[in-house]
This record gives sequence, C-alpha cells and structure tokens, in this order.
Amino acid sequence: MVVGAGFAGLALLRSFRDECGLTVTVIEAGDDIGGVWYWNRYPGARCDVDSTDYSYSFSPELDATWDWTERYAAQPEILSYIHRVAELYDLRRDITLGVRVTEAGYDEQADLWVVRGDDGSVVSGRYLVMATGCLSAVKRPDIPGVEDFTGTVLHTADWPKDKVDLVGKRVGVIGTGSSGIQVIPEIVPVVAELVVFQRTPTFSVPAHHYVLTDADRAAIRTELPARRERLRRSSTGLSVPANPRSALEVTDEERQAHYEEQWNSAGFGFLLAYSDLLIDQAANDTAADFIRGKIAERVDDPATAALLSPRTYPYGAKRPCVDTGFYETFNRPNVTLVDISASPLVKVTETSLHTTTSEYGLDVIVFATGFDAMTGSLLRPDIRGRGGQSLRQHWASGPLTYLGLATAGFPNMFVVAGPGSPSLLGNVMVSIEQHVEFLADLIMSSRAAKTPVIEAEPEAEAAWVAHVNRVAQGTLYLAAASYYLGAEVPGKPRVFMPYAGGLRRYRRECEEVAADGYRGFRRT
Ligand code: N01
Repeated sequence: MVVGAGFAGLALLRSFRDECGLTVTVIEAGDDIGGVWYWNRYPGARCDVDSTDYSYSFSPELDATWDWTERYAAQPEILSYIHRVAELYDLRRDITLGVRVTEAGYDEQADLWVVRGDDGSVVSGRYLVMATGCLSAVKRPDIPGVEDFTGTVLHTADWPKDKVDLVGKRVGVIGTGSSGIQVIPEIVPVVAELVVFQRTPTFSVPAHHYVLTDADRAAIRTELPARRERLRRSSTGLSVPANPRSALEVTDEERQAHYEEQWNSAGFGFLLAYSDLLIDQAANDTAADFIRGKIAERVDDPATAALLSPRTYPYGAKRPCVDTGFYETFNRPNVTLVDISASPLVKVTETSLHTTTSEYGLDVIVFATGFDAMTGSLLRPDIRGRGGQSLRQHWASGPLTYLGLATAGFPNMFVVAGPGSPSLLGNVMVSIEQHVEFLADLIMSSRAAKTPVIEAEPEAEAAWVAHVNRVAQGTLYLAAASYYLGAEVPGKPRVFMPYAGGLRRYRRECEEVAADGYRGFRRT
C-alpha cells in the first residue's frame, strides 16, 4: 500500500507494479492525483527548478512525448504532466481517491499493515509506503476570530478549484516564504489594495523565468540523457553547476562579478555560487550582503527595503526563494508591508485583521503560512508498529530513521523523501527516484531471499540519526529558525531533519548499504 498519489506515490506505483510485479493500492486524500501540485493552485504557483529537471527520468518514452512550455512550469502544466504519466502507465486503476488515511497498524501475527481511511474503509497489505510529501500538512495559524471574518479566507496550499475573484479587493497576505513570494506579485495587478504581513524577511533571487522556444526544446532534447545522468550524480539534483571555489579565496572584484553573473542567470542555483556559502559564516556574509544590496536597488523606499532584508540568519539556512518581481511589488502605491515581528497579529474581526498596533480592513485574507513540514504528514495519521507502539511516541523527540527510509519497530513501513533523507535540500524529484529504486531493490531482494519482513535495526537507526546531526553541525543550517529544524510549529522538537550531506553522498551511502547485504536492515 502506498499513501499519497503525488510524484512519489505514482513513481512507486509504476515501479512496484510494473517492474516488480507487486499488487499495489495507492490511497490518496485528494479527489484527484497530483499531491502538492493538486492542492497548491494559487495564482503564480510554479516550480522553481527547471521543468526539465523537475520531471521523471525513468522513461525515454515519456520524455519523447512531453515538451515543457516554460523554464519553470506553472502548476496547471505540472498537473497535466502528472495526468499524462498516469494515463501512459494506466496508473489510475490502482488509485483510490478521496480517502484520507487516519490509522495504520502493523499486525504482527499476519505480518500485514492494516490501514483505515476516513470513509471507514480498511485495507491491508504487506508493505506500507508513506509517500505523503514533506510539505502537505497545511499549517493554519491560530489567530483568534478567524471564524468571524465575513470576507474570504484562503490558504495557498488549499486554494479553491473555482477561480477566486480578487479584482478590486482589499487583500491581506500573511507569509513571505516561497508561496507568498509567488502569489504576491501575481495578484497585485488586479487587487485594489494589498497588505503583506511579514514575520521574517526572505532571501530571494530572480527566477529568470522565460517561455521556452522550439530551439530551447530541441537543445534540451539533445542533451537530455547526459543532463539526467549529471543530475543523478550531482549533490543537489540541479543542473546549475556547483562552483568548487571558496567565496573567500577570490578578490572582492572577482566575487562581485561572479555574483552578478549568477544573479543574472542562476535562479535557485545562486546558492551554488561558491562551495562554502552554507558552511562558513564569512563566506555566507558576502552572498547575503550582495542580495541585500540588490533588494535596496529593487525597492524604492529605503525603510521598506530594510524591512525586506533578512539580517537574522544566514542566506540559504532557511529555504531560499526565487521570484519574478516580488521586491518591485512594494514600489506600488497600493501595497503596504507590515512587520508582524514588531507588531504581531492578534485577532481577526468581521472585517479586519488586527496587529498589536493597527487594524487593516480587508475583503480577503490569504494564508501563505506553509506547512507542518517533513513530519506533519507522517504524524497526523495514527501509525502503530510492533507492540502497538505509535510513531508519534517513537518520534516524540524528533524523527528517527535509518537512511530516512525506515524506522525501527515499524517493519515493512517505508518513507519516501522523508526526514533523514536529502529530501528538501535538493531537487526532490531526484531524491524520489533514488528512493523508489532503492526500495524496489530492497523489497525484491528480500522476497527472493524468502525474508520478506524488513526492519531497520535500532543501532543502525541511532547511528544514522547521529550522522545526520553531525553533518548538519558542520553547516550554517542550524543558525536559522527554519522548518528544516522544526521551528515552524510551536512545540515541535528542534531537530535538524533533512540530510545535509548532499544527494551524491547519500546515494553512495545507500549503494554501500545495499552492497553490504542491506546492512542495518533486519530481514526475516
Ligand atoms: O511556506 P514557508 P511556503 N504568523 O514555511 C510565515 C515549497 N514551495 O508555503 O519565516 C505569521 O516557507 C512564515 O514566517 P516565518 C518550498 O520548499 C516551493 O511559502 O516562520 N507568519 C513564512 O514567511 C518552500 O520552502 C515552491 O517567520 C507566519 C511563511 O509564513 C515550501 O514549499 C512554491 C506564521 C511560510 O513560509 C514552503 O513554502 C511554494 C504565523 N503564525 C512552495 N506561520 C516552488 O517550487 C508562518 N508564517 C516555487
């Protein structure tokens, strides 16, 4: 059984069913497939990794029949791609839609997982793979009075399917992460007034988005096999090359020129401008200063530019953004930036959003407040392993995994792109495909050896968690209150969750584990 019919769930279904010959049932909460690309329908939603790299690599047949129209595909196009994949591989026949998994328990007598849905359905199977995504448990801040608001309340990650009319409306957007940064410039041309409520400013660099020409597509096609292989072997899963040099070993002029060049083309890859931006504070300061300088150039009012300039954490330690016209939005006369770190939101009334110092009359409130990241989707259902132990208990002090894929005491349960794997720190598509391949090989070799019950050994799990922590300690990631660290939800354990060693190193670890007879997995 696979939970979730997003990119990960569909890749699992195709691989496990069509390549491994297993019987697979996918259970999906949405009333259609697509995962995050089904739910996040807000205006401006698009990926910030090149579409070519944000697509499956398993099938030359699929590649041959699909052309992206834009450098970064918009949500509707990504969803169409997902639909095409489902059609091409006849995936829908094994997907149950509109059922949210509420419980999953391991039956030790039968060695089966029993899964219950919110419609009362019960299904069982030998393996349970959680493909529920790192960014799918929607977070709605608890601001008193929201239910009294007579206008419209929206969340970027749960945007209505029907068109939302924002023309001439007074709109408040709460949050300036990747979603806020995309939705804000997209809606500003039509709204009467836009009030942006910012708690923490974000580092954003230009996306350099463009429509692909036929010539671009022909070039992509020619280089695709080599490009895919490069991505597979890279540390980030991105096609922007990583500069091996330190930001501190070049002259100020050289560095400035290089940043300028990256600024004008790299998009998300700006983070790869130098090798030590995420490990050396002085190196990071050079990039952060450069970006702050650009914000000051892009925003007319110096006080607003200062408010939009991050100063409390290193560049890249929170997930950096790419944008198209985000900062310029604040040069418009109908846009107001409100610093809610200085004057927090306190309540909503029938017509307004209130901070400690002011009241803002609004017709629409948009929450762009993100997710209970990485563990939210895994802990919302009640998952119980051996002896009825709950995953919530096992992970009470933070997620414990072996390779990010399995957790001790939960036999035959696996996670794709979960905590302990590189997941969100690189191109997640590359991680997903690596996980699916690894799990397919692990399961099939265990079945062939007549040891179909696979369980992470507690010692292997402890060693992996220690390794993940050790690697993170060598980085600047720990210097930001980010969702990588569980800081996005009050009371969540502060543990650095993704694996910061990079995709290449992670892949090598997995290959070594497999070559060593799947060391660390007990198979019975
Ligand atoms: O969520 P976020 P997101 N009161 O958590 C603020 C991916 N993604 O949906 O930083 C007031 O990043 C919060 O403030 P702070 C991508 O991986 C990709 O934007 O916590 N404000 C922050 O400003 C991304 O990283 C794409 O102080 C509150 C914002 O809301 C991830 O999804 C597009 C608050 C949340 O930012 C999540 O992005 C979109 C509160 N109680 C998303 N709680 C692309 O591929 C939160 N905030 C382009």
